[in-house]
Formats: sequence, C-alpha cells, structure tokens
Amino acid sequence: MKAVAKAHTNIALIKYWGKRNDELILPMNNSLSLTLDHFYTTTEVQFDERLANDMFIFNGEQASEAESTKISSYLNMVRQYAGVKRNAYVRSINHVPTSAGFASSASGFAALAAASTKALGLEVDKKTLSMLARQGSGSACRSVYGGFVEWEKGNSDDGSDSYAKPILPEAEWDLRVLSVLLESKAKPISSRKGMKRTVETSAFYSGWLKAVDQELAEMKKAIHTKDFERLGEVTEANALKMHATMLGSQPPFTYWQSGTVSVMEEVQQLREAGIQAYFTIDAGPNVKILCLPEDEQIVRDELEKLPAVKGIYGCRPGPGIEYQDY
Ligand code: 2P0
Repeated sequence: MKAVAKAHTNIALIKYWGKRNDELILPMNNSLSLTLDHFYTTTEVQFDERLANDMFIFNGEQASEAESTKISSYLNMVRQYAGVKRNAYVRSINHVPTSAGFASSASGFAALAAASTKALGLEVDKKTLSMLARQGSGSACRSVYGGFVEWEKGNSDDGSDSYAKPILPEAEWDLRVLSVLLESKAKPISSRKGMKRTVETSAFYSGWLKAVDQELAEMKKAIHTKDFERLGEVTEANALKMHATMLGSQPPFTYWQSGTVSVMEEVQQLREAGIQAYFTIDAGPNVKILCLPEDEQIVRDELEKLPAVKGIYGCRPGPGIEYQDY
C-alpha cells in the first residue's frame, strides 16, 4: 500500500490556455511540451486504514490547510476510481523553486497520480495515468512522458479522449532551456483564474483558437525534422499570442513585468548577433529561453548582465514518470 514516484516539470511550446470543462480539466486546444530534467517532484504515498484523515507533508513540513484540501480532493478522485476508502499519508519533495514562480503543479500532480495508483496496486497504463494526472492539473498530463509530448484535447464530454502522447523521446534531440528567474513582484492572478477570464471575456480568444492548430502542425514538423529555427519561431509566436489574449480580457491583465520585457529584448539582440535563441513565457513573469547546446554559455553570459536577472537554471530534455524503491 506504499509507492514512490518521481515526475519532472514540462515547458509548453504550444500552450494550453483555456478550459471547456473546469471540473474534468478539459482544454479548448491541443498543447505540446518538452519535459525538463532539472525540476522535479518526488512523492511517496502510503494508504493506511488506521489513518483518520489524509496527511500531507510538503518539503518536510506539514502542508497548509489549502494545500491539504487540494491533495485530499485529488485523492478522493483516485479512491473513487479504485473503489477504496482508506486515507493516505503523502510525503512530497519538490525540487522546483516554487516561491520563485516556477510552476510545480505539473510535476506535483503527475507524481501524485503515479504514486497513489501504484500504492493502491492498480495496473494503469500511461494513457490512463495521463488522464488521472490531468484531473489534478492540466499540464500534469504531459509530464507522464519524457521529451516532446502532445496533449490531445479530445472531443468527448467525459474526458476519456483527453490525454498526452509522446512525440519524440528525450534522448533524441539535445536542446537547452534556460529558466530565467527574475526579480519579481507577487503574481497578480493564478493561471487557473487567468485562463478562465480569458475564455469568458477576451476579444482575442477566438484568434488564439484559430491559429493554434496550424502552429501545432508546424511545431510537430519542426520536431520531426529537427529544425531548431522553426521550432523556436513557432514557440515564440505561440507564447506571444497567448499573452495577447490576456490584454484583450475584461478586466485586462498581464503577467509581464519590466524584467520580462528586458529578457525578451536581450533574446532579440542575441538573434540579431546570429545566435539562435528563442523565448517562451508561462503564466508568470519569468522567461524560458530555448537554445542549442553550443550557444548555452554565451546566452547565459549575456543574460547575467541584465540587472533584473536573479538566477538562471539550465535544463535539458528530461524523462517521464519514474517509480522508485523506498
Ligand atoms: C501550459 N500553463 O501549457 C500553460 C501555459 C500556463 C501557461 O498549464 O488549471 O497549472 O491546473 O489545469 O496546468 C498552467 O496551468 O492549470 C499551464 P490547471 P495549470 O503549460
């Protein structure tokens, strides 16, 4: 009744932005990501009939009420799926600088889905695991696999066709993603709230949906032909479109801060100097930069000169779910 699983975060190159069903977490569009080696979550789950409640220890400390409630309601879904009632002891260690605004829900829910189902002795295939992870946090469904991964939105009402599929394993293409940590103020709005407001009110949301299928097709072609320039161009264009939808929302909002823009400008200057570097930005101020291994050092050196840059974490393509001994 005990299991340990490790899952890595992923960075979306074609973003997931908007739900058609909030409860089942069904997206409006397909998305495509790269799993990263540097950031991960390790989670141990033990079901025990003697426990009166679920217990959640996060980074060695008792989790907050809000975090515990979130984990318990997720475990309720897994318990219902498995037809069991017993409570669980969950211990999770996050190797993601969450306070710095790097997302951890993807690795967190992927690890929890894997450890909880294994602890219950369920034989779940990766497709089922991806669907279960999705119900914790949408982007978590992509962290089941390593390398390049596509989340197919599906068309059903029950979510049975909304899960991730591997596109290219991590060992097949050596790219670098530099996660740039900025001196930043508190995040104004969660991604969950941000995407909801965008879907409901943005004048530009229809434009986002109209463009995304074509961008996805170009992205997959770039991956299969290992065309880095094309991959970078599409990644950047897709991220900018996602952020544009927020400016068209009511009330309008943005995750960008002055440091965000300074990094974007630096990436443009690097390209003008002949270095292939491209940025992407999620629902926060930090910027991720894609580059080739041979350019990693120069990109780092230039970024470190910017006053807003507080840290740079170098990532490579990373693996999917791994189970561990305990
Ligand atoms: C993504 N993001 O594709 C997009 C791009 C942020 C910007 O997935 O509500 O934490 O739990 O499904 O997965 C962040 O949203 O949202 C996210 P929920 P999630 O990576």
